[in-house]
Amino acid sequence: MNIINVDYDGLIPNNVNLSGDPRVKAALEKWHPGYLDWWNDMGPDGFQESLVYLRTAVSVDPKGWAKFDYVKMPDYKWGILLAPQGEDRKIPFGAHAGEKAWQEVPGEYRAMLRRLIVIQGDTEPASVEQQRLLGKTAPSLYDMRNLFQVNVEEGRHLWAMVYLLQKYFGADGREEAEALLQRRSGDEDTPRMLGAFNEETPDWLSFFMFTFFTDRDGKMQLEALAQSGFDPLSRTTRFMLTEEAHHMFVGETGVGRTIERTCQEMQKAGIEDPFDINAVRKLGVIDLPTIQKKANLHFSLTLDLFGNEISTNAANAFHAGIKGRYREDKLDDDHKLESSTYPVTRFKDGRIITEEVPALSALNMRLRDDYVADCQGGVSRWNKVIEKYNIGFQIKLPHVAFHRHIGEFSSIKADVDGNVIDDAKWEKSKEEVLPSSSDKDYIESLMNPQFEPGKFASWIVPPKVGIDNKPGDFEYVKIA
Ligand code: BYC
Repeated sequence: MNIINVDYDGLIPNNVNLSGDPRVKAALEKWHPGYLDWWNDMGPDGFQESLVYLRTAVSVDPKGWAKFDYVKMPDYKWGILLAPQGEDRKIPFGAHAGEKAWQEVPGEYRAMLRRLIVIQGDTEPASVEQQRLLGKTAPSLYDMRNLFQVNVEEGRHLWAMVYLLQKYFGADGREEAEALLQRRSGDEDTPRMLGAFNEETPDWLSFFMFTFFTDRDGKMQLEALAQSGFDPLSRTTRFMLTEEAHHMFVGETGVGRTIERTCQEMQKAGIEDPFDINAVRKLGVIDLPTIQKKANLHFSLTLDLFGNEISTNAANAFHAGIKGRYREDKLDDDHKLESSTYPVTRFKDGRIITEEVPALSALNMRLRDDYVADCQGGVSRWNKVIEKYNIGFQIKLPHVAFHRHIGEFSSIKADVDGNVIDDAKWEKSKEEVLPSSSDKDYIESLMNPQFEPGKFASWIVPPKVGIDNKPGDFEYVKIA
């Protein structure tokens, strides 16, 4: 079996020699129809028969793994793709650091591993559910294609987690795999597991913010799982990360293109004050303060996905060698963290302070810090666009205490600068820092579909280059 190239002969494309593993093959084949039912019910609404110019993985070689072609989404080659097994890989951190990486589930950590895999798996279909109506208001065929690419790959990421559950966790793994198809984003009775995945993605600016901020949590969490001493999890997540990069590209360039259109139109109309919202909105673009509010919302919702700043779960997972730090293999320390500390931002005695705590219990905070730094890079690139037009405005990440529902700051209200405020002040100022219903109505009024090849909605500029170097008027989706 060639691990680099994908075997497309059977029902389920894979590079894990599925045909030599009849038990798992049968379990996956049994799960497959339920998956397709879920996709047909909850995947992109109204475009299942359309031909979409999608990339499909044909190999797991980082150079040139993708092949582009027109595909109907239900016929997409969802499959099981693992990065190649490293020769003689060792567990990189925790109590077992330096021991041989596990090829089977270590019994004592079974429950912990299963929980992490289920949580990861749950987010993937959730995002498809959240985005299912967006195709109908796509600002261009280029953007529509990118949405569908993200969607099919999130579907594949669900396959990736389901493979691990079915191969390594027996009957309870199969039950969890079924349950992943039963929960629904935003459902009162059977919601998805993590908060942000039950929120709505009502418009395209939200979609771009989600792929910038929330997919980036995906990147950080997958990076941490890619360090795992459980080798199949490490290999699976490593390949997922190569797909994830495009999702964040869609988010960063989507917001960047929205900002650029706003700045262009302001310049053309001679509007210098970015806070003259009425004047800017008359131009049919999204004013910068509203873009800031959307960023505030999606950033704060995503910070909740890192869990509690101080977490025994995270400490246990690290100690066990199951979930590492961002780029653990590039860090220069003992990789055990038993005697070091880490600064954590906390709410104590009515104030926000920074306190050194044992590094093992601060791993969620540390990953979140790495995440915030990664976000800042993208935000700075957005600000370069605004600077180019000489407009006096900068997008800023709000303080980590702003609008939180999980962790140290979930019991307080803080403004975007991290000042603790009372409920009355919060209620009064909320609409200045988070999208109000009139902001939502305005954005919704702009969400007119643009389905003509090469044409773009009023509020967004075209991309600099096409997907797969296609020309500007390429028909990325042939709508059925
Ligand atoms: N909502 O000890 P704590 C992605 C629960 S995104 C609801 O702080 P821990 C993607 C927690 O479960 C990446 N509940 O938690 C992006 C625990 O409950 P139990 C997804 C929450 O474990 C875009 C309790 O609070 N992957 O891939 O240290 C599109 C105590 O919490 C939340 C992962 O997250 C919340 N936000 O950290 C598509 C990786 N936060 O079990 C895809 C796997 C915490 O005591 N997951 N709780 O009842 C993990 O590593 C961890 O579970 C978490 C939480 C980081 C999520």
